[in-house]
Amino acid sequence: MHTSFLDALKRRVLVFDGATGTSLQNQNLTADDFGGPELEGCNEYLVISKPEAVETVHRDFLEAGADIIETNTFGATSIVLAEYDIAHMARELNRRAAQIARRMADAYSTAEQPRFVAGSIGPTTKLPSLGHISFDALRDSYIEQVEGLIEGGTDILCVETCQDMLQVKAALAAIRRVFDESGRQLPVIVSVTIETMGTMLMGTEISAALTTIDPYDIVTIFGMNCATGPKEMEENLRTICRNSPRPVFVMPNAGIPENIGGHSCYKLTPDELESFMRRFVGELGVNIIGGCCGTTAEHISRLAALVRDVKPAERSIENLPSVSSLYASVPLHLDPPPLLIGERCNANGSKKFRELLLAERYDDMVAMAKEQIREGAHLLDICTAYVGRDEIRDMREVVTRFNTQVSIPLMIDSTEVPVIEEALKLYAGKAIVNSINLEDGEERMAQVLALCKTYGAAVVALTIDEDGMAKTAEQKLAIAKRIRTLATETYGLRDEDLIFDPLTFTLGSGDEEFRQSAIATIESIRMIKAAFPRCFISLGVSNVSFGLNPQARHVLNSVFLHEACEAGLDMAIVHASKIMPLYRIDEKGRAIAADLVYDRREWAS
Ligand code: THG
Repeated sequence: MHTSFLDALKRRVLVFDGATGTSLQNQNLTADDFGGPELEGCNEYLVISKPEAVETVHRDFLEAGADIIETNTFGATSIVLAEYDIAHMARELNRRAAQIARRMADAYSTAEQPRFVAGSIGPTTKLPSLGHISFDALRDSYIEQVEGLIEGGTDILCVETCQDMLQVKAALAAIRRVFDESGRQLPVIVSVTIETMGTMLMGTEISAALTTIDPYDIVTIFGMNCATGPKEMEENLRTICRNSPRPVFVMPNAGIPENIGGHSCYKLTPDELESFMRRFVGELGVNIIGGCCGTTAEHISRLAALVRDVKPAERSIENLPSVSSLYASVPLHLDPPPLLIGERCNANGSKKFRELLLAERYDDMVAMAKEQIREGAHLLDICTAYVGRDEIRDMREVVTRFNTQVSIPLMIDSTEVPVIEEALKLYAGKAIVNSINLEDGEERMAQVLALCKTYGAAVVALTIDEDGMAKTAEQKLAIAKRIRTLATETYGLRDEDLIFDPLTFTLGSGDEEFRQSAIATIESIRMIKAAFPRCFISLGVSNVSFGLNPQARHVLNSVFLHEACEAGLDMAIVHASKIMPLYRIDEKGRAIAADLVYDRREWAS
């Protein structure tokens, strides 16, 4: 990890440079400067065809007092460069751009003011959530860019102007891979773009972006840039400052561009930018400021002067453990609990869903998902396992659609590692993987936990080990302990991304062996909660009533869920519309159900 940048960041507010694109445009470059008519407009190629133009931009911002300059590599991925038939030059362009910026930054560095180089990693021209490009292709393209940037000597990686959180996840997967392979790490900035309508281009709210990024420990700094001026950014920036545990970054445009004679004109003055930034730092606690489109050296010199006398406000941060869809964030702790996880998009658990899957009626499956939202589900469990069918393909078809068409977060319910990975590669939000256990030992669990790390997911852990499903509360706790140690100490997961499921057997069989099983489950919830207060606890509640008639099931499920919540249950997989508040169940039904749960009397089997 590059300490001197992070040291500088601890000492004071740092200043990024201003607009690269508009500063290049202002030089009135000719087709020749770009290396010929075929390459005209390809800013990234200037590091070969006219490096002086790029140096001029860097010099102007360094003279203005910027602490950090960004490489001229916004579009230097093979994906974007392919539009100019120079995809094969991606690595070289990144390396050269980084070398140019490095040389310029070094020339201006002093002991009092070291200058840093941030490698610019843009959004490309494709949106993976809309199927324009696969996760793997996007990640591989980013790997090449990141390798080039690091070879050229960047201090920081800046994943900026993000439009689609799935694109961000691909960039982070690329960066992680390069870090892992080289054994070296650099600070990483993720900066999202909030459009004038108040969300990212794909519709993502700022809280969802924060939740999706949260599990990635390689992300050092989070913030926003581009699309609007500082005024429009203020509300979202406040949300970031309240909720993000990371230093905050902001690079507004010089206002919303106005179209004047076919040209974008940016009108925010250096004065205006300075007064917004003074408040963003002094009142909200922003740590890195700079300018995006339309900001000039004059804007940046005002920011450099500003940070000499303004200290960032202390922030009090509330970062609630949450999961997210492409659109929205959902906290895992509800007051009162439980968080409801819709159980019906499950090929094994719903006849209707199974029939739709077999008929490949995907739109109707989306409709079922939406119906569960109307019924009160906060999350959706998704299972496409069905004998004789290709589970990966079915999961792909479902998650591709649910990613953009379902507003609540998904729980990926599969026992197959490749199915889980396929789902995580298609999902833009922070998902929950359902589930891991120790039935086949630690190997399979290790694989799934590695996926959770790579794709930023939470995970459900069942209390099952090599001897099968735990039956007593003590056994359930012992397995939970073993899984928690492995997950956190060996695989680097955080407590808040671990959800224990102590499992429940049916009380509907009358089987002597299981008469005490609900008591054990409820008791284990208390024990696991006490042992690991920052982990979560979930149950597949409907399992408790298999074998009973539908009416009795709804009553027993509701009563059991109530008791489990009293013991500390946070969430439950349920048929949301069939869960009744206790006052809606007649006294007799309630008493019979409670007697069943607590095994309090003899009853006919
Ligand atoms: N823990 C975890 N995941 C789980 C479970 C669990 N996933 C699967 C299951 N258990 C939870 N999901 C369901 C879904 C449906 C039913 C029960 C549990 C169910 N379905 C009706 C039946 O089979 O009788 C059918 C309804 C229909 O066809 O419409 O009861 O415990 N982590």
